[in-house]
Amino acid sequence: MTTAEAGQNPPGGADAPPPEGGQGPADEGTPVQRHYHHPAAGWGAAKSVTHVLAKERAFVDGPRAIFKMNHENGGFDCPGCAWPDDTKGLKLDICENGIKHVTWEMTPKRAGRELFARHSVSELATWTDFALEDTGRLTEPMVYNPETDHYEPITWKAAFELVGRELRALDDPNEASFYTSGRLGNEATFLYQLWAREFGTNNLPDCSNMCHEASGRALTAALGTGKGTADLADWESADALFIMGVNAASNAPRMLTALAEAYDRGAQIVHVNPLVEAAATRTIVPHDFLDMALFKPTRTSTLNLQVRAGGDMALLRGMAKAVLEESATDPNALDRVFIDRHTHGFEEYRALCEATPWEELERQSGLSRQDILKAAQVYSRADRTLISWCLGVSQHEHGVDTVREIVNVLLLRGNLGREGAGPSPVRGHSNVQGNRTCGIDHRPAPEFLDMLAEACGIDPPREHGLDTVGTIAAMHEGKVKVFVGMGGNFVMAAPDTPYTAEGMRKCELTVQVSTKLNRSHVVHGRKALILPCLGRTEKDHQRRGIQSTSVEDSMSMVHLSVGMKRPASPHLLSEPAIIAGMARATLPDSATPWEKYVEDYDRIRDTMSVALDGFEDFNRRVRLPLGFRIKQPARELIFFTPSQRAEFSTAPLPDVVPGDEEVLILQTMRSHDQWNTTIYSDDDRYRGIKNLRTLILMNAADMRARGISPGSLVDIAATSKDGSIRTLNEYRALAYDMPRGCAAGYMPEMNVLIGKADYSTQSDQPLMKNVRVKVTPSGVPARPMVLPAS
Ligand SMILES: Nc1nc2c(c(=O)[nH]1)N[C@H]1C(S)=C(S)[C@@H](COP(=O)(O)OP(=O)(O)OC[C@H]3O[C@@H](n4cnc5c(=O)[nH]c(N)nc54)[C@H](O)[C@@H]3O)O[C@H]1N2
Ligand SMILES: Nc1nc2c(c(=O)[nH]1)N[C@H]1C(S)=C(S)[C@@H](COP(=O)(O)OP(=O)(O)OC[C@H]3O[C@@H](n4cnc5c(=O)[nH]c(N)nc54)[C@H](O)[C@@H]3O)O[C@H]1N2
Ligand SMILES: [Mo]
Repeated sequence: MTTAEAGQNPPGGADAPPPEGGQGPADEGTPVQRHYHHPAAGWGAAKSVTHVLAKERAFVDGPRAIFKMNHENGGFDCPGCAWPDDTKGLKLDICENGIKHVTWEMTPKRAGRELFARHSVSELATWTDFALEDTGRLTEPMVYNPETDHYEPITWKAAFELVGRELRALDDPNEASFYTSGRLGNEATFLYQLWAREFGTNNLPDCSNMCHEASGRALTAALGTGKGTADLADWESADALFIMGVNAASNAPRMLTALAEAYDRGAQIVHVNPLVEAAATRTIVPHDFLDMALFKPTRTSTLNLQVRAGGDMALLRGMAKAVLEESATDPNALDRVFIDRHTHGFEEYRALCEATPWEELERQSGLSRQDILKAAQVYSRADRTLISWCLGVSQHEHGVDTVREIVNVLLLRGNLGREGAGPSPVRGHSNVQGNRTCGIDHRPAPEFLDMLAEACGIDPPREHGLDTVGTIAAMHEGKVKVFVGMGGNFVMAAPDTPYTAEGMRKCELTVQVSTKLNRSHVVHGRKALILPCLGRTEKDHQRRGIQSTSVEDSMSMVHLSVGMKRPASPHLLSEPAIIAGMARATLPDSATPWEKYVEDYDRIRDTMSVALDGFEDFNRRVRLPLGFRIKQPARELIFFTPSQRAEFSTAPLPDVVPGDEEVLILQTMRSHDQWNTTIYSDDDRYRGIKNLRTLILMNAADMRARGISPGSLVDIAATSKDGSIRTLNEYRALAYDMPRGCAAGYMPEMNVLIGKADYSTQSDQPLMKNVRVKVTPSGVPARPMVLPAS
């Protein structure tokens, strides 16, 4: 058992973290759990923003930047989540977490050469992740010196040459892997994949391999598109909204506006989640200052269904079964015209639903038949239904099947290709969707490669490349020797932290293009580079003037983003410039005009307009006041599927009930005060938690059954698919309202529990919402904490 004990060590260093210390700020005070009764957003959010602005001393620049954010062309796109901007020209649809995100990038602190001279890499590796990022913005390129164990300054030219030399020395281009975190703008994305493919590999893992790979695969199989078909206007006209497996108040806060408006117009809003999250109660719409002043909350939910972990598919199938039963007496229960004209496989699906007994649907969903019927009733009474989802649906073994079941349910009543209806995944990073559109795909379609070859005069490789899980395994086998990270924090974001860290350390060269210092810089290959880049808020000055980049939101809208701040350091380069520099050094004879592209991003867009489907006339359309929407054939009921119709799927219902009574299904999620691996504080306001990240939330009865008292310390042991066991010790157990058999805690701390074998066979996504754990009292006394009165 190589990794059994590994969970207790920080991935980069030797010293165990202090008990109760997570990856956030070290000990900020007594841990507290309270019941949270306030509406989401509103003054709580305003206070939290003030706190962050004060911490970052950003009072002057912060507000000015925020008023420039998400505006019609002229501002920069919020580097936070991928929720779309309001198309009615709303000028202040901003949110607490977007503001935190922007100020984090605009910090006055700097991680310059002095920092690296003062602290060896081994020493930095013992710091918390919070402390690493808290050193501020990176200022110049740095190279690792193994003799001194320090990062030392290097010129850009020498850095690019090092990358080029190492890549050219490989026996096979597939010995390099090119990771993307979903913040990269479209133009840089296009250059990045062009570099990888011209070099000769499709090894393009990205963060989407960990979030919506399942959604993309399911929607492609069902509808011939990897994306949702609904846009914000549809959110504004739906009669019924199903919100599944997303913590919107923290992770897509601007959805609160849409939910509050939906409630006000009388729409039904059903939240499906083991936890009743803040967005499933009440909100004060963030931009509605009058409501804020009057403290007037709006409800954001009409029904909450607390499914068991992974129980969504059974709920959906139950809804379908109910609608089909209803159709025996009610001719309007199904949209027969739509089914006959636009779908394929209905009869098989009907037979499957009819054959599934209610008892099984109840057991697998964790809901009573009455509750499932309530959901079905909301669905059949609505003319227009939209179903939205995020990681609670996708990060499971059967994520693909569940997303297909979402489509099945929508098809029954023709909820596709018309106003107010359709599937609508909530994407993660601000441009994760644009990354895929612009070519970050380890399994590129032949048609995509044909167009790329034609437009760019290259001969791209045709065989599939490595994704995130595949890259980690290949690093271990010595098959991937060079790793390039375009943003992100691969070591902390990926599962099985010690295993991933070991893989990174085996590389010949690791290159991190980043704005801030993180774990992936201190856990590195034999040779290592840190290449600091401009952030999205910053002015990008190139030879032919100030440049803009474009991004695509969750709902396929593409618009320009223009930075307005002075760069954090005069030595920073833009992401397109860094990519072009590395590409030229790798491919000295390349006919691709790398240097010309960097002078003027319009030239990149000109090439993209012929290389990418849907980007015709890119330069003109992206400058329209609200940008443009990428054409969405499925929305027009044109389906690029084998039958040229929307495909029903007939996957068997998975068994999600852990056979063993002692086993809980643990989900790893975000707190309110973090952005993926970036942790702002140890608080999780909407869940009523302060000063604590090393926790596990459990059902009170499950705690009693294990002799665990609230607030006490427990040990957590996870059993992987391959039988290996990983542990985390001395975590605090807190009682929380959720179904029995479920548990919850925070990523990235809990990534040590997710084994290398624990990924879905359907999507290759790590099972981040489905970790089989046993929890036992640790026998160590806990220091006192404040608990809610029972
Ligand atoms: N402020 C902030 N915003 C973010 C991010 C951030 O870290 N901070 N991250 C961004 C990224 S990259 C992404 S992908 C998104 C992630 O957005 P979310 O999907 O909201 O992310 P999580 O915090 O993982 O929350 C998962 C939610 O799914 C629920 N859940 C867990 N298991 C199940 C299940 O089996 N069924 C159902 N129905 N629900 C379940 C959990 O209770 C929780 O509410 O947010 C993006 N936005
Ligand atoms: N257990 C568990 N693990 C998870 C998840 C989970 O739910 N549970 N969720 C998964 C998901 S959905 C995702 S998307 C991944 C996230 O994985 P990543 O995208 O790899 O991680 P982030 O934490 O978003 O990356 C933060 C770093 O990005 C860099 N950065 C910030 N802005 C910029 C910029 O403008 N340019 C560049 N070049 N760099 C920048 C900074 O250096 C910062 O330290 O994590 C995954 N991991
Ligand atoms: Mo994500």
